[in-house]
Amino acid sequence: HKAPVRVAVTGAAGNIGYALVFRIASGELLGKDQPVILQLIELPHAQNALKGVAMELNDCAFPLLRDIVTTDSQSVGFKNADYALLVGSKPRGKGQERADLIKDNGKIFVDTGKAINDNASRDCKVLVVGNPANTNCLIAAHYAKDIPKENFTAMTRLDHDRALYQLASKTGSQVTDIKKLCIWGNHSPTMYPDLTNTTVHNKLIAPTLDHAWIDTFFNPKVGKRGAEIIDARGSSSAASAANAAINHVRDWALGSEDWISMGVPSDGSYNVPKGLIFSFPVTTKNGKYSIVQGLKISEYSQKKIDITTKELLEERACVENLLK
Ligand code: NAX
Repeated sequence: HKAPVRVAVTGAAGNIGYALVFRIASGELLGKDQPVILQLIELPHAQNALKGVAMELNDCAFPLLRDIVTTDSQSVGFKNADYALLVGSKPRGKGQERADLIKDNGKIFVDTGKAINDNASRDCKVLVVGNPANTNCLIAAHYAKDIPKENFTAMTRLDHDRALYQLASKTGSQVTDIKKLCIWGNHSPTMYPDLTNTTVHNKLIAPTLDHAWIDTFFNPKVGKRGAEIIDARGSSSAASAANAAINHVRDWALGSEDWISMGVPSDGSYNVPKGLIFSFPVTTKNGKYSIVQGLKISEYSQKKIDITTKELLEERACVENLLK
């Protein structure tokens, strides 16, 4: 019998939270033999809604769910957490500039980083979903001085999975036939879904695709899919985002055979400035990820990587005063 693992989730009563916590409790995150304790964190005004979520969790009678903590206190919520899924953040206000959103949300992640540092398990694995995910992650990692930087990651898995579907649909294949696809850079429309090394049925696919389709259809389709979902649903991706969060943490914890995409602190690979939280192709094993090395980067890919790098450097400059 395994000891229960503590999973903290912020923004747990929000849209993504509601699509996420039931799947964690059912064993989809860490395996069907791994008991879990959910530690759900919400703002004070959302405590009632959060209690409702906890009641529904109890009503599912999940065999693996050992306990539920609901709180508006980060120190209570992150206590001994083995995993922290940071979903809560402020949505962009009407007419608000992106730079102001970055600064507003940045402040949330200062306190979150400190609270994780002071309360969570020393090898707590952290996933930032709340936008701007990469830069929020940079801030949280900065304030969690005693926890290894590589434990801080940002979610680009939704972009990765969106790209898988688009390519499967184009080539008439199944997503499981596709290997070695990856997302580079920021979780924003500048990220680069790279098909250079991608195989379908073990054959390189890029040479059979029209470059114009990649450049003018595929890239913007993946990059702007979030906006397309908002147009159609009237609210932003929730179930698919929750699913991507599950995929990200599950593959990190339990390993994955194929390449996946994760926003991780750059170690300088591919000349990406060290420390920037950047999505790379990674493989995972025994609870660790490693950036895929030695890839040839074409001139086209380099241009795309440069654009998203520049945006991340600008975001970092916006919150420079928080990173001292
Ligand atoms: P909602 O507004 O439905 O839920 C967010 C919840 O977080 C709210 O219930 C709010 O009370 C709570 N919250 C805000 N600040 C908090 C804090 N300091 N501590 C604890 N809780 C806090 O948004 P939802 O649709 O769930 O989206 C959540 C975040 O995910 C947004 O920032 C969104 O932009 C981001 N996304 C990121 C994606 C990614 O791929 N990285 C894709 C989906 C999504 O857009």
